Amino acid sequence: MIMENGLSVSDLAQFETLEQFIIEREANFPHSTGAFSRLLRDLSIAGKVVNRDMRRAGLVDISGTTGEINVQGEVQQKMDALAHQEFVRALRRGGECCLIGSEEHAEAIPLRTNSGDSDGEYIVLLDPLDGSSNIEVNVSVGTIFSIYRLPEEFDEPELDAALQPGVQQVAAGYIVYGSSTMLVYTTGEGVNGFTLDPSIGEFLLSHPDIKIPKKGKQYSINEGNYNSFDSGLKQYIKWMQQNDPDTSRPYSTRYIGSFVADFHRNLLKGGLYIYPSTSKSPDGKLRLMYEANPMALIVEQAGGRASDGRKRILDKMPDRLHQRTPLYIGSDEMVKMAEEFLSGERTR
Ligand code: P6P
Repeated sequence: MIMENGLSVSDLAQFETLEQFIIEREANFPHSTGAFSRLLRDLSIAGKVVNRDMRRAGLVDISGTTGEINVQGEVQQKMDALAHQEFVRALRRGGECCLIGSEEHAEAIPLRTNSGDSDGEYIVLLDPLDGSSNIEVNVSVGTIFSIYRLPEEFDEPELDAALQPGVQQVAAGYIVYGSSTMLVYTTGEGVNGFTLDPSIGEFLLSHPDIKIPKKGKQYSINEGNYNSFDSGLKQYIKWMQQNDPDTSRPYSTRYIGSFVADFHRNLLKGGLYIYPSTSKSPDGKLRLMYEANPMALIVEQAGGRASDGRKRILDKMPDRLHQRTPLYIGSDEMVKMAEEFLSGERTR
């Protein structure tokens, strides 16, 4: 039987499922208890449920807003709330997570019961649905997650236990709900991408060992904020727009308004995503703990680079769950050049 995309049933059998991949990798960690594998399973299950709800957004009353303002001061989309609830439910039911930090909830959410029994040892920070205002216009959106261990000095999970620099992450990943639904993650051993086959409800390994090109020909930024950009950034943008066929310039602008979608394209094709300090968002718009850090771990594992324009994202010491940061992330040479323009080391 030939499937609609030309894959035969036997072809599908050649693909490794996410579960098989996780179990195989678990064998590489002699002391692994399987808890981390079960945590990733819980996240993937929530992603499948959100994907199902997302695909019906035009048909059932889950588009639009809840009428609430979330902790970010942004109008909360109905799907934001549903996605948040789904991930909390899956993590609570799975029992491997002791604390959740979510864009949709002001405070960290402890999951460990009072009995102090050996509940989960992992902390999950997540943006349940980034770019959700795009859902009602059918543009790709995504979930971003970051995983830490509960530090030994904490008997009970609390916010301070989550405020670790990104370099301490044990894993990071995202799910992009686009023309297909993909889960991409790293545990520090490279980056792998899995495409959901809805006909069997499994994420299948479709993009093994992803590496981002050292440079690309596209950049993602909201140029509507140009007037408030740092002068060095303005010079870099003008450099990218100059006509020089030898260096493939002018580059193209590709800005979807959905970080996960822009990041995913740049990861596969090469490119640079920038959300700098602006007059409206002096500290940048993207959040350090559950947007910049997880994507920075992924991009570095894929051979790319992520900074706030001056400092490596993964080295930034957090002091608040929802703190924001300027973000330059993508191909190594493109981020480095942005840093050179911003420092004044380069002017053209
Ligand atoms: P602006 C979505 O709200 C988001 O956090 C990112 O997904 C996206 O890249 C950015 O904000 C868009 O922000 O200010 O350009 O509309």
